Amino acid sequence: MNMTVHAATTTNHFINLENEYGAHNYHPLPVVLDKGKGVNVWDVEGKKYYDFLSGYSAINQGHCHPKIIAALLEQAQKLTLTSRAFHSDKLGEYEKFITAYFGYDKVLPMNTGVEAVETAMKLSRKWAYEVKGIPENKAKIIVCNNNFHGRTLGVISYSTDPTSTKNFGPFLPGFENIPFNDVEALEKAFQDKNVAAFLFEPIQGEAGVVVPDDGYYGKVRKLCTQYNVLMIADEIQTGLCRTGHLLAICSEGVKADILILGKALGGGVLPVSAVLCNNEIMMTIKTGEHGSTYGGNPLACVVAVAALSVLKDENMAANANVMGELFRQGLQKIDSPFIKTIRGKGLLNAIVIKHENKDAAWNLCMEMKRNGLLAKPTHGDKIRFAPPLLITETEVAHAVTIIQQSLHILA
Ligand code: IF1
Repeated sequence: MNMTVHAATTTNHFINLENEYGAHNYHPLPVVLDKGKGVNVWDVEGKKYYDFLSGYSAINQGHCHPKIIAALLEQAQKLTLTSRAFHSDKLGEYEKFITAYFGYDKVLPMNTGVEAVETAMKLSRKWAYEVKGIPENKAKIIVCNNNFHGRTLGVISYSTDPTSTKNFGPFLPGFENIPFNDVEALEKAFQDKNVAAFLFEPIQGEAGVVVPDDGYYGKVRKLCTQYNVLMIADEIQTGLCRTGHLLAICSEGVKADILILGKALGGGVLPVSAVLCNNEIMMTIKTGEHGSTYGGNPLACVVAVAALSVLKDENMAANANVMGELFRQGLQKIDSPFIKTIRGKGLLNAIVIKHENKDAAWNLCMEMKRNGLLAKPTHGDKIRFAPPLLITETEVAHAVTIIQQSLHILA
């Protein structure tokens, strides 16, 4: 057997294992990875790629960042989990660190992104009944069409994507959908006195990196204050320097009442999520009313501190801003008839493919894979480009060249 055949057999072996024994809730590119470092990953055949997905923005700091891995290893040998039945020497330090970092009174630690979203929803309902004075069970949360906030039943209850909802009903009541980036619709929805909160993604990720008009965050902030409605920013994907700012809403100097973080908070190493807000909201949840076995575990705490420190120490917001600009300029210069749209902010970008073949975006991703760049199509015709934030100018230029050369496959 020659080397190429042997390698392909290895790849197929691992893909077959997943197909045979794993649920079929994903359709990955046929690449099997076994190593990552910085902006690169390697497959089991030894081929090197640029990772332009970054674990859906969980790998902002790059794969296996040495400072994050060092923090993980050191703590893993000492104490990993206490549950919240006992204190640890790491939780309070982490809580002090992250609240100062983002400027909130308190943090509630969770694990996955969707758990943090659920936590924010519960907090806003508590606040609605106990502070705002909304009658029991009447609280309403305003959300956007084409939102993506995760996969729990609570969260998919207000999804407008049939792929997320079909045959998973019945759903949770208490939500109202309005169009994204529509301030008038928001103000109209706020006429209902029972509105507790407005929950939104500053840039809609799953919808295909939909960036709202300049000024949207400021207007949302103003309306929320005016109508005494909580502004909940789901920055799970857009936060932590991804869009060229610490948080996407920081681009307009706006502060949310409830901030939701996840993904890169765990440095691509562990699921670490968090909900931040001030005492007026956070203190409505009392002892025993909410929690999580792993939430706030000491291992997660030190990883999160390292993950946040690396973002600041290595100026990742500024780099994402500059490299994102260069990347979009590079794409614009390609001038291909198959690129309908180029959009994004910082290093959260997407292109929309124009082609009569509905598999064109998939085929392009396969060709980019062949040429050494990994990205994944979404909703058929969109491809997200979101590399780790430590990418350099040379690497951006190289990636653009790969994309340009790969586009020939569509001709
Ligand atoms: C999947 C997309 C990204 C999120 C926002 C909460 C969560 C997510 C804004 C939940 C998660 C994911 C999850 C992953 C695919 C993915 C995704 F393609 F759906 F749009 F990132 F781009 N809020 N996003 O984007 O966080 O519970 O997963 O930790 O397949 O579900 P989680």
